[in-house]
Amino acid sequence: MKYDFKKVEAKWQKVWEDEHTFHAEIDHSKPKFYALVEFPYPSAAGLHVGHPRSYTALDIVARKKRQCGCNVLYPMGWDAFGLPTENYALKNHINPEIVTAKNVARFKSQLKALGLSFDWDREINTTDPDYYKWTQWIFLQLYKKGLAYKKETNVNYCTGCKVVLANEEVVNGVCERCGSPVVHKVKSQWMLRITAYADRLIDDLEDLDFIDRVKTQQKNWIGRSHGAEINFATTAGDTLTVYTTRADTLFGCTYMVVSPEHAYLKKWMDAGLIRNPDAVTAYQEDAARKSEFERTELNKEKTGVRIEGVEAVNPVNGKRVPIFLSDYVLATYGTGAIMAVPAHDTRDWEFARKFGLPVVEVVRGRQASDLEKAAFTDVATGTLVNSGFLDGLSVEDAKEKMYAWLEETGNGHKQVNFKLRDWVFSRQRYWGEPIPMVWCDKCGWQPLPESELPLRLPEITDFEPGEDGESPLARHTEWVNTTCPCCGGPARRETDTMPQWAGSSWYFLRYMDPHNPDAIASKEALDYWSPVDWYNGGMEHTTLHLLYSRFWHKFLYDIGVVPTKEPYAKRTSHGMILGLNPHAFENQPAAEQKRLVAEHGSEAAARAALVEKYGEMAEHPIVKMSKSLGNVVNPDDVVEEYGADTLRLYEMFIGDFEKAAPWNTSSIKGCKRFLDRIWALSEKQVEGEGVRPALEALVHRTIKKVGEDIDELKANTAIAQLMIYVNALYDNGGATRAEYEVLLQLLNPFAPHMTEELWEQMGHADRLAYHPWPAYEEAKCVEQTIEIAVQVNGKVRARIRVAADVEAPDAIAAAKAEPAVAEAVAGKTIVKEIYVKGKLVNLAVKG
Ligand code: ANZ
Ligand code: ZN
Repeated sequence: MKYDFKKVEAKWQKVWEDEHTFHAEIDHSKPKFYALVEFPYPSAAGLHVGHPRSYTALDIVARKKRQCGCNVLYPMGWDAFGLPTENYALKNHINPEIVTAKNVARFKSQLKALGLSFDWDREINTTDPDYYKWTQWIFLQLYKKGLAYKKETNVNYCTGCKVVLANEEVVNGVCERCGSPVVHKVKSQWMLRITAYADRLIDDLEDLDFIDRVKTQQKNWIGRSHGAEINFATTAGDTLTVYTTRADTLFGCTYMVVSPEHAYLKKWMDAGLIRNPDAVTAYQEDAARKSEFERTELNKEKTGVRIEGVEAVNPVNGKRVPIFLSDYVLATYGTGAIMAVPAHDTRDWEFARKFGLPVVEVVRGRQASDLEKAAFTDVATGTLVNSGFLDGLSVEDAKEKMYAWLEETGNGHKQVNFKLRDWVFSRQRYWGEPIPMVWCDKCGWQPLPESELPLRLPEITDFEPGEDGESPLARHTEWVNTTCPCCGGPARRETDTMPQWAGSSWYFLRYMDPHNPDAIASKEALDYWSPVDWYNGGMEHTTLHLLYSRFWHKFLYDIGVVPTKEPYAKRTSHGMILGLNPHAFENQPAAEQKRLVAEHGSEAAARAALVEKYGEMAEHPIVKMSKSLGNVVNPDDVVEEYGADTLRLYEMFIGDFEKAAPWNTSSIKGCKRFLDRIWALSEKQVEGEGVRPALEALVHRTIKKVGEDIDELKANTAIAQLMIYVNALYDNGGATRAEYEVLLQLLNPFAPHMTEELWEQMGHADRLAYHPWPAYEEAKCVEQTIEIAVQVNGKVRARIRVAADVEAPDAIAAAKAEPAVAEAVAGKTIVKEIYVKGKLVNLAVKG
């Protein structure tokens, strides 16, 4: 009987749905295991083939854990607020709620078609008022603890989306989403004080089982640096404070730089102290037009203006130094001012060369450095020179000594700084959680009483953001006008909404108790399921979602809501699934390649012609899937043609899990054939009890390998081992019942539909999904016996099994005892007997 995957897959998906096979309940008799994948944004495009890579990988882990006796929670939901839906709704004049419902329905049916063992009874949706009630509740708690505050800030404003973006959403000066230029604007915004958790967000990484890349990226993003603040007196009478990580180099400071936004500039200007105000103002205006990215580009030519009329005094040697303004100093880091040490800092060196400023060496390496050519920046080998009481010290020792001197003389102090900024939490858009705050002219900002949550989005039809960047909600005065929770007088609601990152910052908690009307989740559920045992998701979320949710979770821990200080015990990340670039030379059919080479004269010229025609992209054979390249693979089509089990198997077999991999339709066929072979094997039953001796070691090894590989997300090598096993079964004429059962058990997490069907066909009444995972014995993993050939005069007469470490005389004796061999040598004289270790016995006969 041929394998009818359509029928089988539909059948089992229905069984799992009807039986709630993967529904989890609190059960203290079993160890719990909480597996989590990032819930998708239900876009109009539907599921991408990239989604199943992560979902299937953890599905395999979850399925195996169930079979190992764990109580497994593997949930799914929808991160459904956000701009694309709103933009779509705007364009088509439909309420985003309707668009969302439609997209969710499609995503859900697509996911169900993949046979993922999600507990659909725990499905959540961030746009559901019963859900966002708690998102708003968390905001109120943050507000009450002083961690949410309103501030006039210079924000990133996307000219395309007409919305304020977080720093994390600006990539290379353009909007991460739409690619439009991002400009600076001053706006009053709600901010979340994530910086209050900066130290803990770094320090607590220590105990987590996160892949190194994630830890490193989070640390770098938070950017903790240790240094000092140093005060310089100025001729204007006030003190200019700088932040430096190289206090040891203070004797080498030959000038100072302030950022174009530094507050002293206006002060000195207003006091008439600056003798070149026009040049200063012109430079400030110029800088305001540039993005932070443009300003900090390392290899850009340094620019700046010297402030005529004010100078500073280096506190350690009393020398006068000039002060410049330059855009290479950022207003938002440290104190917005630096002491420049051109001998030992590359940016300062370039600036000093351009403006003809002195370069004073204060750190010397083992060899003399040529400061005409470059700054000497090596801290490990340097020794202090020209630095009074620091001379002869190493950089590290000199820093310590300088810190002590600064504290003693009152000229400064040690200081820790972070790159991390507070989180801009307001968005001027409709499709997000309303921020539950009310403005009263008398009482100021007032939090909405918790009893009034959820604060629902009003049903409106005009979602266009205001031209001035106001939220569309601002136009709806009937919603905006309210009464003050404090004095009962007239008041106005906040009209900004939360960013998309809000709902996903705590969703893993809601899965634990998704329908609870009185709390985020019950204490019992939180105590039982926390923390998430294994979380897999994209690297692109490392400094956004992953950091934000750790922050919220730590806050919830501090106020006693959750029992663990970290949300996720383990974090892994999958590589992207890429597509083949149809324009790349490599991906042309052989005939076309030949034709191109003939037309252009050489392969190099042919490649150049493709680049000419299609742009630089044509140089890359493997690229992101995109509509414009027409290389997008729709998972529905793959399921339709090959079935879900094949898609799952293929996505796991495609390459090392953490690496990007190109989609390759021809290797899907190989996965399909593999499953067909296993199906066909069900009709090649071999008589016999248990596992045959010839296969025993392989069976034990396969159980061990597949189990260990699943635990390490090495599904590809687990599948390879299963292929070896299946080949061995074919080589041995088929499978005994026991041998086949092991195969189905081990393959079940990968291809759950087919294996469950075959399991049932074998007469099992239980579900393979919960059948105990097979055990292996370490000692039996090594081959005890081996098969060798027996030749008579070079012709194979038999195959026999002997002990793996058999000695030649015993091997030869066993060979002669074999009936077919005995017959072949009967009546003849054996002239030579040879045993080739592990391979064969050859008998040479005469007569
Ligand atoms: C003097 C010095 C001498 C410096 C030297 C470096 C090398 P991280 O590690 O990133 O914290 N700096 C301080 N504030 C700045 C700002 N707002 N914009 C641009 N640069 C700023 O780097 C700290 C160093 O970056 C500080 O140490 C300061 O330059 C510069 F041989 O001070 B240093
Ligand atoms: Zn009031």
